Amino acid sequence: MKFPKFSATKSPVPVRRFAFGRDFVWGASTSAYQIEGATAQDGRGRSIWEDYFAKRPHLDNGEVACDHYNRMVEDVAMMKKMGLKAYRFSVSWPRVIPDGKGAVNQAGLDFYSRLVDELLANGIEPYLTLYHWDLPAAMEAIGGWQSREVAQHFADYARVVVDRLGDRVKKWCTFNELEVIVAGYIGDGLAPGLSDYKLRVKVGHNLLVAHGLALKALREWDSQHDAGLDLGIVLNLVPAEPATKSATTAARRHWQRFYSWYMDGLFKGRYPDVVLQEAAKTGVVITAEDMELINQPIDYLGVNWYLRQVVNRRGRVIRVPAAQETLMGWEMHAPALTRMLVMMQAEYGALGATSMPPIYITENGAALEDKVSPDGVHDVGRMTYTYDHISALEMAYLAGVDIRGYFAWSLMDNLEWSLGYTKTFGIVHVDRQTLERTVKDTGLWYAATIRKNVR
Ligand code: IFM
Repeated sequence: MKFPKFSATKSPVPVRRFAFGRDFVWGASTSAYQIEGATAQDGRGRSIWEDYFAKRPHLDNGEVACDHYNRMVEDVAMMKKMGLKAYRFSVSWPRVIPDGKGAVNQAGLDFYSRLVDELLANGIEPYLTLYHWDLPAAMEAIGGWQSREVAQHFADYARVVVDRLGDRVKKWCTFNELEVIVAGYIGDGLAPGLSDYKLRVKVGHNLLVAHGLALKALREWDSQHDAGLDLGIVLNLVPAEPATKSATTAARRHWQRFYSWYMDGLFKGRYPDVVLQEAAKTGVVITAEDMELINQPIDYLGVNWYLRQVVNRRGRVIRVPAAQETLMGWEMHAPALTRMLVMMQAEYGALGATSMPPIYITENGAALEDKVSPDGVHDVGRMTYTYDHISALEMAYLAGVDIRGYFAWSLMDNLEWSLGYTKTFGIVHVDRQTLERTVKDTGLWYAATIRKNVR
């Protein structure tokens, strides 16, 4: 691991105190399939990604990824050196239950148990996500997220993991980014690689039901063991801002249709009309019991934020002239993060027991250029992006939104799914030949910022 020198006084981006509360959590995120590698090691089962890449052999896959499975101790040491207070990772369902149901692979669970111990021994709080897109292939064979049976197996899997790790992990998340999981069914270049647009609401609704079932299982375990778990879910939210005043209704409709309907389900117990109409058209059955499951209180909401969209009167997403974009073609516009959080607070902040809970930004980052040189990895664009977004978050906090933490996406360069290893989001560079880790300038800046803010 390389940890180049960094001078806060010479930094092109300020290293300063932010106005967040004393216990603000400074962390970084990853996900299992994107970093672990070792896909055939120690009894791990197949996931939908192995099948997806087997059909597309020209693409990079996650067989090796960052080999985190075999380098975990070194990676935690690096986190410690950076001063991270928390680490958000996901558990691979096929590593723990190779067929998705039935026999548990103890060696797989052991890995996560060792990871949690290593984190705690280094003063880093684990934030565990149960599902970050790597469905066991055997679950896809019975319908994947189109199937209610899979939702039940997911809840059973949650129970297996909490039985082993609930004594040490306090922060639990059911799902990462429902809307992107849905994308894998409607044709957006992700596993399982289906492309049937009619499945959009069905899959999204089943995921929320699966969230509700898992939440119940986790709550039950929590009350049996008096463990004091914090349970939540992570949504990726892309606000839709109107291109002109006359596009306001269209922009709101877009936001409801693609993003806020999940929050309507979670916090209000009812989907917006635009989604109910689509459900009726595509034959999705939504019962009162489903909505009750979905509308259970949660302890925190994880928000993954990367970009905004600008929508015209016809409801089309348009490209903003002269916008600054990342290498993903995503507009960089941090003030929209403040506006979105303030708007969410107004809409979901006062709904009684199922109001929007405290928020963590569970992912934020950018695929931008890295200049790899003998004295370090220079990425001033990412550093600026990160500073701008933490500042935008601070504005929302000062406006009264209960924001508890920030997690950089990602701790290290990793497999950007079907885009392979070319789009790097890491605050740590990973050499693709040697897999050596080098903390980038952004990682060094982030470490200095943490030092400045943790009292
Ligand atoms: O890499 C992904 C991650 O898996 C989920 N959130 C967005 C990231 C960047 O695309």
